[in-house]
Order: sequence, then C-alpha cells, then structure tokens
Amino acid sequence: MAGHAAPRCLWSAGTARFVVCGTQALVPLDGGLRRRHEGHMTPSIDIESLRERLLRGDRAALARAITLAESKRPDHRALAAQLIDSVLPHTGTAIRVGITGVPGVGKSTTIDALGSNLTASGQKVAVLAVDPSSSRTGGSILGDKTRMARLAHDPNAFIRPSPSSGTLGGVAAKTRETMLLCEAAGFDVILVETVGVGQSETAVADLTDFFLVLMLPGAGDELQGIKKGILELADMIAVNKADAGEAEQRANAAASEYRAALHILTPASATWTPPVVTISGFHNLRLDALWAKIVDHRGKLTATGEIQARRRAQDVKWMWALVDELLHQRLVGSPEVRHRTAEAEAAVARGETSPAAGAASIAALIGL
Ligand SMILES: Nc1nc2c(ncn2[C@@H]2O[C@H](COP(=O)(O)OP(=O)(O)OP(=O)(O)O)[C@@H](O)[C@H]2O)c(=O)[nH]1
Ligand SMILES: [Mg+2]
Repeated sequence: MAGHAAPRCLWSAGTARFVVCGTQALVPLDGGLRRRHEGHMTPSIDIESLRERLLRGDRAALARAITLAESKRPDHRALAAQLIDSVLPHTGTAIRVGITGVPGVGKSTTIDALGSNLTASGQKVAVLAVDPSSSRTGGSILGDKTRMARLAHDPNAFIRPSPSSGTLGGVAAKTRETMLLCEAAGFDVILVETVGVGQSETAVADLTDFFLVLMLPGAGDELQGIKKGILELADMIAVNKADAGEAEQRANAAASEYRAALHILTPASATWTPPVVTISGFHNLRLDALWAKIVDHRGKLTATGEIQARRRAQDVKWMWALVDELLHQRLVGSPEVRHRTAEAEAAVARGETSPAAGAASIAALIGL
C-alpha cells in the first residue's frame, strides 16, 4: 500500500476554506482557454466549438468531451468542468435508470434488449457503467460491447464503459459528468449498469432517478444473499431469466418471495410502491411492461416534485464527493506532498508523532 492514505473527511473542520482550496485545484481558466496552466500549455481545445458540436449531438465531440472529463490532467478537467457548466441548461430531461444485480444475472443482456426496444421507438440511449473493481479494467470496453452486440452497432445508442481507475467516489463522479454530457448531446435515456459489489449500488442510486435490481430465480437462497440495504434502494425488482416454461414458473415463485420481502419495508416514497416483475432479457420478454413502469414512476414522481427533490439532494452529495476528490488529488497529485505525507505517516507509525500532530502537519501541507 502507498504510505499516504488520504484522510477522507478533513473538510468537516472548515468547509469554506476547502471550497477555496478545491477551486484552486481546478482553476477555472477564466477567459483565456489556451493559456499556460501549471507548467504546460493546454493544447488548442476550442471549448466553444466542442460545446456547439456536442449540443448538435455529434458523437465524436461527445467522446472528446468525456475523454477531457476523465483526464488526469488538471487543465483538461478544468476545461471539462467549464464545458459541463456551460451545457447544464441542456441537461436534466433524460430518464436516468440504474441497473444492478449479481455478476451474471443478465444486466448487459437486458440492457441490450431494452435499449434496442427504446431506440426502435425513436429514443436515443446511452449506456454507462460504474465498476471501480480492477476485474474489468482494460478488458471492459470489449466485454461491455460484445455483451451488448446490438446496441454497440446502433447509431442511436452510445456505450461508455466504466472509468477504469480511481476511488468509487471518483469513478462515480466521472460517470455523473459523462451522464450530463450525454444528456447535452440529446440522449433521452441513460442506463447505468453496476455490478453488485462494494458500495457501487449506492453510488449509482445517487446518480439516477430509478433503481432497478435484477434478481435470479431461486428465491429462498437468493433472498438470503441479498445485501443489506439493496431492497431499500430498489424502485423495482425484476426477476430475470424468466424464459418460457419451467424457468418462468420458478421466476414467478421467486417474485412472490421478493414481493413479501418488499412488503415489510416502508416504501421510500408515498407515491411509489416498488413492483416485482419477471422478465427474460435474453428473449426480450415483458421488457415493454418493465419500461412502462419506469415511465409511470417518472410521471408520478415528477408530478409530486420528488424527482426534482431527489436530484437536488444528489447534487449536494456530488458537490461533497467532488470536494473529497479534490482533496485527494491535493494529497496525491504532487510528488513533494506525497513524500511529506509518507514521512508524516511513518513518524506516526514509529510512535514519534501523535496522530493529531501528524494530521495537522498534513493539513498544513495542503494549505489548511
Ligand atoms: N436463459 C437466459 N439467459 C440469460 C438471460 N439474460 C442473460 N442471460 C445469460 O446470462 C449470462 C450473463 O449475462 P450478462 O448480461 O453478461 O450478465 P451481467 O449481469 O451483465 O454480468 P456482469 O456484467 O459480468 O456482472 C449470459 O450468458 C447471458 O446470455 C435470460 O433472460 N435468459
Ligand atoms: Mg454486464
């Protein structure tokens, strides 16, 4: 392990100063887009032209904008932040759906079929992924695209694999930016796939308006394995692999068990009781009915203002996630700071410095 585990909650001591510190880390290039920043010249990225092409729905511009947002270079990220801010008025109209479930439950297969149904009805669909685990790094593009063979060749679909490195918060924050860029480029539906590991479901629930949990038939055992909290997050449960015949019967039995399990929970919204449905992603069975429920949810919770309230609460969370990320960058971004935080850590490990004194010396390093 690196010798500089970054403290994650430093901001609670002084919100205002951290925001200032954060702004400095991502210096907005006020006015001069091509000026010298942190020692290197930004290449001539014409943000105004990129913005205009993005808003026209140009896929190359969208890919370029996402690459900028995912870049590790502070100047690129600053340009991306500026671009995202400038297109914000053109975002927010898409239906944002998070989809989770254990590996192999059929998320990608279902997204491929559902997404194809939606593009066939004239909608533009973006598929994003949040997976901070190392298992998919490198091979993820190929993996996601081959499992979504139809959408991968669909001109009205855009598939973007998970950013491959960083903390969960960092990966999810990048996905959020990608989502906004896709909305600015005119995508009507955003589907975010996440593997049910770690805390990634919570992160994706914080990105989306609707959280769909896929389950396998075989209720009893599955019910035991459900992670605590997943049922509270679910806006709908879909038992997948309910192919015709015996599989469908097993799926129906599983669905009854999930209904009973959901029944004892208080729904998160008075307007919406999470339904349990059975589908076959592979055979495209009952996916239209599944989508109709998502649209129904959207209509009802928009009318009550709950979608807007949920998004505003998410924005506040994302602000803090970004502050967290900026602090982390401050701590790991400079070799000098890295060296001195490692020294401080070693001094605490040797018992020469108290944890409080060590924390104070690290805080001083980043100007706190
Ligand atoms: N019989 C049947 N098989 C399915 C169905 N949906 C998916 N599968 C199969 O299940 C396997 C896993 O499907 P994926 O779509 O890759 O599952 P996933 O949840 O995206 O998996 P990860 O991305 O690895 O977490 C594949 O072999 C699919 O063909 C279904 O409705 N019926
Ligand atoms: Mg998948």
